[in-house]
Amino acid sequence: MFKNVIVRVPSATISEGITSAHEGKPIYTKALMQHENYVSALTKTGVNVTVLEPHDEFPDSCFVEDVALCTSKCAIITRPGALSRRKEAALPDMLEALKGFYEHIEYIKDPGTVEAGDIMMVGDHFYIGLSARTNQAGADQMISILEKYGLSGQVVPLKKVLHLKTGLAYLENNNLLVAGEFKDDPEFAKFNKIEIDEDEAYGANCIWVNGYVLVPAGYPKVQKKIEDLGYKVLVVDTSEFRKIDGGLSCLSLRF
Ligand code: CIR
Repeated sequence: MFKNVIVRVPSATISEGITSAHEGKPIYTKALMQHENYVSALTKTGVNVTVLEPHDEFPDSCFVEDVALCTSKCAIITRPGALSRRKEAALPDMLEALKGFYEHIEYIKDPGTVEAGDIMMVGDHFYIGLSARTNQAGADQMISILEKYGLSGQVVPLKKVLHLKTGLAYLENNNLLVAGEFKDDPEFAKFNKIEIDEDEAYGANCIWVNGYVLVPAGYPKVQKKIEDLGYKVLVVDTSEFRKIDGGLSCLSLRF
């Protein structure tokens, strides 16, 4: 179960966020509204939500998932591979918030790069995607830190997706949403795989929170599959975040 969630309000500069999508620029006021709805949905799951102030110098800073990995034993501040995002990981308000919850704070160091959107937690084990943002040195550091605390990790090379959790979502109880390049990956054969169709691939970025699953609006086949598994579904519109390659998981740290 998760007790706590940290989010950051989207910045007024969100339209300048990094993107590979060709869906236009996010509309700031709409992003703010969608973010408020996201926080309301999280609140329904029983977690305590810490809301950090926006940072206009970092257009992507609402995607807090990338700047820290929150485990049951420690928080690990990452070192984002995207240069425009690197200093997001050192923002004092985030560090202060994490220090309020964790006794142990660790750091990924140069030459390692990690964005924690590349890391999927399954119990005490962590799958770490090697991507354009997370390198081998970063993954090696991450695994050493995890092992120091009795946790474990392994790397998963990525082919196409931005982050590991762009195409995978662990819903607990061995249920794993899989899209695209992960459908036939032998690494995930032991899970009860719920395959997501190509035309709803973005919908694979769901999050499990305390028996609920937050599902992005506009992915009815994904929603149905998750409802059929017996989860309580909360639908949240993320259209403005999608325009800059972001989704439900990217918008929070859950621990
Ligand atoms: C980026 O390219 O870094 C942002 N525009 C999107 C980050 C999405 N984060 C995630 O998937 N964990």
